[in-house]
Amino acid sequence: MKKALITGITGQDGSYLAELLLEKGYEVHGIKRRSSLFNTQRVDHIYQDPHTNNQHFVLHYGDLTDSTNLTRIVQQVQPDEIYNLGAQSHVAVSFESPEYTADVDGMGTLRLLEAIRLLGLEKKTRFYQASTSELYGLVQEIPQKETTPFYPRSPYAVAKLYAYWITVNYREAYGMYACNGILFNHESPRRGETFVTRKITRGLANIAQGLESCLYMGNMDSLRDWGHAKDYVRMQWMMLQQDTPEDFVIATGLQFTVRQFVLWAAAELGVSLRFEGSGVDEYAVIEGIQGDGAPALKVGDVIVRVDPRYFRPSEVETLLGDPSKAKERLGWTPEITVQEMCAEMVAEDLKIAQRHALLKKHGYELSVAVEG
Ligand code: NDP
Ligand code: GDR
Repeated sequence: MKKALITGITGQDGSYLAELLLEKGYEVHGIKRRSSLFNTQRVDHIYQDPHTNNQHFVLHYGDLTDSTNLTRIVQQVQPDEIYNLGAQSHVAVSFESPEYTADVDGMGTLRLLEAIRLLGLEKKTRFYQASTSELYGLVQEIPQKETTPFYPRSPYAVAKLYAYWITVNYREAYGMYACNGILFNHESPRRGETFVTRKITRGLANIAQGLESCLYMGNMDSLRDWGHAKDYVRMQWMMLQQDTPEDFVIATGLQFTVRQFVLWAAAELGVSLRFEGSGVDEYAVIEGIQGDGAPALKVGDVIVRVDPRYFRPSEVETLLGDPSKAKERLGWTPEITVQEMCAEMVAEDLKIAQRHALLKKHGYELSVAVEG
């Protein structure tokens, strides 16, 4: 039975990847951070009681800032594959906490690679690094592919640039099977609430149920190539099953604005919106309502406004990936379209909002606030 170790197992990708590897018969180990509240909601459904025999899913306390801890876990698990998905992954937050982001996202990657090397596991343990389209940053070429030059535009992207190159370097220097997946944005109902797609689907569902009145957004012109996390974790696994380690771009090859995503999400709730104004004065007003997905709304309501607090000090305006290498070499293509994904996210967030609305009706007030 193969053993995998996943950092960031409690995150969006970690949870989908753990499910996939368990289905494939792996023994899955994951690193979770100590937290004052439970932080395992995304993997609770696959949790296995450590008191039972034959456990295939094991969580270890740890942190990418702690090399002693990482080395001990790698030594204990002796993994065939390590997926380094753990990160301070929010671009806007990286401007607030640049040093921490560099430590976790950059140095954390080095710490894991060194653990493999120091333990003499270079020939046994394969290593996947969660690299990102944010490396391309300021546009040098469209669409972006494996050979496109990098120009990072945030402390997050700069930290990930270090992680990218240290992964390449350990492959070249020590002959390790180590590779980078350069993944473009991928989302799902498990996406963190402060990333733009989830902020939109959750915010609009809450507004439709009368739990909030307006969604405040940043740059509506930003263009992203959005895929579904389920499709993307499949590719993470495929990348570690090849004869030789290589880096791959994972994307859909289509891009849309943030504004377009708002329109799709609203349409899923039966609401048609009209955008007015531009820049910081942009807002969206309801033109029409069909169906019963938005009982708290009426035509003429303004439910989206721009707030410059969500602008970034330096923005990545446009990302569009060229996934041809992944298609040709690995036969990978995404199966879920961005519109299907948006519909799934709205449906899930609407269920949550409906539950909260019901609780509120019976006197239980739940916090719905999200900054990000
Ligand atoms: P999430 O933010 O959902 O998950 C990040 C995970 O990392 C969480 O499990 C988090 O723990 C953990 N983590 C954070 N800090 C530390 C730390 N100091 N030590 C150990 N673990 C830590 O990210 P995604 O699942 O969306 O992304 C997975 C990876 O892929 C990340 O590295 C991200 O940068 C990268 N990436 C993501 C893309 C996307 O569009 N989703 C695109 C390209 C790359 P906790 O749950 O406790 O917060
Ligand atoms: P990104 O994702 O920065 O691309 O990083 P995010 O969803 O945060 O932003 C995408 C674009 O939307 C614009 N935007 C807003 N973003 C947020 N979060 N909140 C808003 O209110 C808002 N309004 C507009 C942003 O400015 C940006 O242009 C994600 C993360 O998962 C990274 O870890 C990963 O590496 C990259 O995707 C690929």
